[in-house]
Amino acid sequence: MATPTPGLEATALWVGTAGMTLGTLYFLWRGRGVSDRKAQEFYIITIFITAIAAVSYFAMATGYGLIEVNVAGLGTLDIYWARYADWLFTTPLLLLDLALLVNAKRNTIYTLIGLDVLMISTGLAGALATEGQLFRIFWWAISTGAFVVLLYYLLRTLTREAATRDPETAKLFGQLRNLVIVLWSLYPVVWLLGTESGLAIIGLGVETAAFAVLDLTAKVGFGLVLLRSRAILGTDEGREMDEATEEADLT
Ligand code: RET
Repeated sequence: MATPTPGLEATALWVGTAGMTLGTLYFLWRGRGVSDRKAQEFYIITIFITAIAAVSYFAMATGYGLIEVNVAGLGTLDIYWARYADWLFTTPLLLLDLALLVNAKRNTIYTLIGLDVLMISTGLAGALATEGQLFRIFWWAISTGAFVVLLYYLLRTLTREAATRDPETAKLFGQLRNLVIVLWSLYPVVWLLGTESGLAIIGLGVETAAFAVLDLTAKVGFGLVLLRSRAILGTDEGREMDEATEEADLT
């Protein structure tokens, strides 16, 4: 079985495992007394985001999440498949957090998640492709195409829907959206400069560390900004409705 190379690569994976675990525990602890239903929704989604990542990082750090792929013309590449398993679930959940924050229309949510799944699955296809470097980079281009359309939806459709919300929510949405745009844009760059593309301008150790920093910021950092904000509490109207339903449930 392939194992992570000791040094930067292995260290980054264990730091990722620890960071995601601590993030999960912190959000669980913070969320224990939250009674507002809208806020609970964000806690549930965000806790799963870091919990899935903690498991994925553990799989990578122990070598289970790593396979060797024989690529024509490039030789054997170490591929962390567990990354894509993580991203396949957690990136749609991150988008769901953003979309629920602004009460996005269902069709907007479906479009964002559809594009996201297309982006991650074609990225995985590129990471596993054995036919040669050109094939792998071609998959990267398809994935990046889906990403560009996703960014368009975030910047146009979702932002327009956010503008109808109260100023506090709109402000929080703006901050989180910008965080997502900046951080997420670095993933295709690291992939292309790293070992997956065969260019290997940066080595696997630096690449693994870069992904760990990005993942921790995009998940734990994102969660901290979201869950510590007052804007995630339901509107008074929403709270009154919740309380009315709870009372009705009791009677
Ligand atoms: C891949 C493959 C190459 C092309 C593109 C990619 C985009 C990946 C992204 C990942 C985001 C991950 C996050 C994880 C959180 O922890 C798959 C690298 C466009 C945007 C936010």
